[in-house]
Amino acid sequence: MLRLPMFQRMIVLLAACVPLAAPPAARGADVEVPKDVLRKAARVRPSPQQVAWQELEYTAFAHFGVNTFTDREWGDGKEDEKLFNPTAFDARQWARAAKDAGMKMIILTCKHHDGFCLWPSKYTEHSVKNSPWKGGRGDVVREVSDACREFGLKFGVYLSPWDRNAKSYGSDAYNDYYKKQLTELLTEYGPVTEVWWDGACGEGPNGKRQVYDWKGYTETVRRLAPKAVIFGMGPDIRWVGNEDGLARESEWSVLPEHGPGDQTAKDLGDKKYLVGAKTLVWYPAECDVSIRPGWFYHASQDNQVKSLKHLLDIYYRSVGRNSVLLLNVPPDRRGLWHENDVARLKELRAVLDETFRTNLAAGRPVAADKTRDAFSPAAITDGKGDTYWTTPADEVQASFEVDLGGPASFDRAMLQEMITEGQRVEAFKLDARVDGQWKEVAKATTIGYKRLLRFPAVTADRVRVTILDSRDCPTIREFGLYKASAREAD
Ligand code: FUL
Repeated sequence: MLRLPMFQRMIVLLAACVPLAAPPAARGADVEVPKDVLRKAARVRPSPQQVAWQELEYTAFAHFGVNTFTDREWGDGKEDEKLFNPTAFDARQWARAAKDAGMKMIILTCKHHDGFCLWPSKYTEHSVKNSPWKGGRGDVVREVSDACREFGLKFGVYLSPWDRNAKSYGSDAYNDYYKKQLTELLTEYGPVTEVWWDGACGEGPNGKRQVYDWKGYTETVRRLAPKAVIFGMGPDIRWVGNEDGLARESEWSVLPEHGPGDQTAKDLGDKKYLVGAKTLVWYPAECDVSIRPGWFYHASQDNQVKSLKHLLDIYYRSVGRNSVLLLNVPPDRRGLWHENDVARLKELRAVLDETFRTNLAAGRPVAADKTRDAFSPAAITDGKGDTYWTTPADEVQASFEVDLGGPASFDRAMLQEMITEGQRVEAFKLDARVDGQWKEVAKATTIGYKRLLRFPAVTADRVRVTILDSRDCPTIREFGLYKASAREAD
């Protein structure tokens, strides 16, 4: 089974098809970034859609299609439509499991690289309409989007640009075909929250490669679904750079402006690339990973569902590092999320709920050494998403102290910046007063939308967060302290 990480494949495949913008010139790691450049970066703000997307935090991917029935990861486009025949398809079962797991959206592989469409597209015969499932009258996209709405989840579409079945692939006609399919998905299935585009671009059935019209595709999405965000080869959300679900220690959402594919330059978030960049943009990271080794279902992997410990680590290193987690749960040949996967999702939810149920800092008094007028530090523990604390102009180092009202034990902390104001904090530390003595318990770099910290348990009656460095006045939205569930290993 061919399983090259997307990043490597993109390098191999994109080289031939997508004109990449010239990468920023490499500069030494010790480069000094002028203050005005950092200030400019701190003032780049997300669009309302990007904020809404970031707040989803934890989302699901569902890889389903002919590969589910051929036991492959990439189909060749020659599969007989009759292969697609789930025996007990139930999109509501997926949606219920996703909802119970705390996931906020399902992104469906409406078409993968094999070109088989999970909806009866007017523009191809290679779809569910020629499968025996429901006598050729089935529509997976319809059922999944309806189930998402019923369970209060958002719905997203993955429409693979690479199509190994379409005869027109490798010509301008394919770009029209792709836009027509996008149009079907964006106009006939209710609101779409995310459009997912990878950069895969291999050979089509004629041995030709396609020059994708990313600009035209993007315009189509903007016109038909102005509230949707576009991942990957689009302008709204960046691929984090691996398929392990892990963000970096410093995950910046502000980057130099990029062309399609630049998101593979995973270091672009490093501040040295800000120097000389003409335009800076908000381009936050999404972490995709599968709950099993493969993206598609393989019975042979039923006992290789990622462990609770592994998934917790992914959660802390994605949601807890200024990113959105996109966890793939592949439906099986019945058309159901497998029992083992559902059980693991439940376990993960139960542990996260247990850990984050009680915020020891909630409602506790806060004092700051510097405060700008109405932006009281009380905002940090008020549990409200629309209030924040900030400092007077040009004060980029400051601290706040929370009185816990008596000794309390904790080993997890949560911080949030008010990202509607931009992303600013470069470094911070957390100290705790243990038996009257201040002690450093954690130190980290970026915060962004959300930062989760894990450290050995301490019992303290006060905690202090010191912003050591910030690109502009820090804006802190919320702070939390928790004691991890005993079911978390460390
Ligand atoms: C990649 C695809 O090639 C894989 O099959 C999978 O869909 C992954 C999420 O994206 O580009």
